[in-house]
Amino acid sequence: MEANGSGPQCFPELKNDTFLRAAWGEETDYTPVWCMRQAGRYLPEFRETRANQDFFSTCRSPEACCELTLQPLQRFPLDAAIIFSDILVVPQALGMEVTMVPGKGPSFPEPLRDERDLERLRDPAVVASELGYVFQAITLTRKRLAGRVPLIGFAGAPWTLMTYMIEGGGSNTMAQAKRWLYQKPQASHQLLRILTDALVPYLVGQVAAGAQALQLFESHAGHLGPQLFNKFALPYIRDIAKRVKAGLQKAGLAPVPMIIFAKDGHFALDELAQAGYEVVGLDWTMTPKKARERVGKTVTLQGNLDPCALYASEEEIGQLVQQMLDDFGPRRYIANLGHGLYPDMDPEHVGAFVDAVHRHSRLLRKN
Ligand code: 1CP
Repeated sequence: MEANGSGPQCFPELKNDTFLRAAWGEETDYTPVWCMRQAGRYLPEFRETRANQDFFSTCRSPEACCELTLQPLQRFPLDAAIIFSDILVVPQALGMEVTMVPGKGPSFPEPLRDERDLERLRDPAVVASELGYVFQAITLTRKRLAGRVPLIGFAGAPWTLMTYMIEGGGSNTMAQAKRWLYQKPQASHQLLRILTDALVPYLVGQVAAGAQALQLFESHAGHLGPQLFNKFALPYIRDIAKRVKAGLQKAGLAPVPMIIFAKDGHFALDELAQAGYEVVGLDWTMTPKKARERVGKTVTLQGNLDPCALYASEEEIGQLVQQMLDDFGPRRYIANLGHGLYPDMDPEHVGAFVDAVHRHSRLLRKN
């Protein structure tokens, strides 16, 4: 595998294409399902593999990433795998220091303070070659998956990455990053463009390395509201879809479905459905029927069970899944949670969720 992820590969034949078919809008025998953060701390085997290992050292080890990616698939009949990595490897590749503080989250010792700090960032054209370790993890995992299910690659969207680079970590208000939007709109656009220019070859490189779908996480969409979103998030989200598709074609790679997940971005659902993505991910605050009415059958919807519903009894999880599946309908739909699993969730309940989706969606198609 070359560091830049180029060159066609030979991979085992895909045996379960239900997720990809649903993403492209084709008929399926049942509703495919996967979970955000399915490779995570709620699994004892994940905690064991990650024990005493620095988070980003784990991300840099293709073997460890492969093992962590496959762990949930050994337990549950999920219909897709998502590569173990993190959205913050992109700011790192741009030259920023990022550490993961156990129990606290990501920390940037020197966040961006003003426009002069943009000069500290590396040329976005080198980012993909800095991230060869992600491409290697993807190639290895795709081989070890042996065609069981498709492998999803991912990245953080520009606005979400910008918040971490300015806030220096997680934040409740995003006030520093939003201060940039109001006080330094030009520098904000400059930063968002740098990130977009880094993300396009990074996502194309993931497909070249073996990713069979791509998800873009705009996890901090809800902090923007419609006006700021339309100005500082949507244009870059659109640009990424367009340029990744063109990049794949130019590289002689087959197109892959692209998923946009803009958390708390209900106000932008119509725009997101027309932003060039095959799939729109929904958080749990959206009503499935209303979302479907708004987007029609032009895109596949993904989501959106409240992750905390997994604290309910297995019986109640089954009932909630049944309602969700009835409301989304059998076509153009991929089941998922409305956001990631939490570390204190019971793996048995994750299994109950996955089984309920498969069971009820098969029944739905018989009736
Ligand atoms: O030590 C650990 O295991 C820490 C927990 C953890 C994990 C399991 C972090 C730190 N990152 C990850 C892996 C990860 N991150 C994956 C692959 C695993 C999978 O999904 O199965 C993915 C897709 C991500 C994406 C990611 N990282 C997002 C977007 C999704 C979302 O949750 O909205 C975000 C915002 C991050 C940043 C991040 N990384 C880790 C934490 C705790 C955070 C959030 C920090 C914060 O804002 O408070």
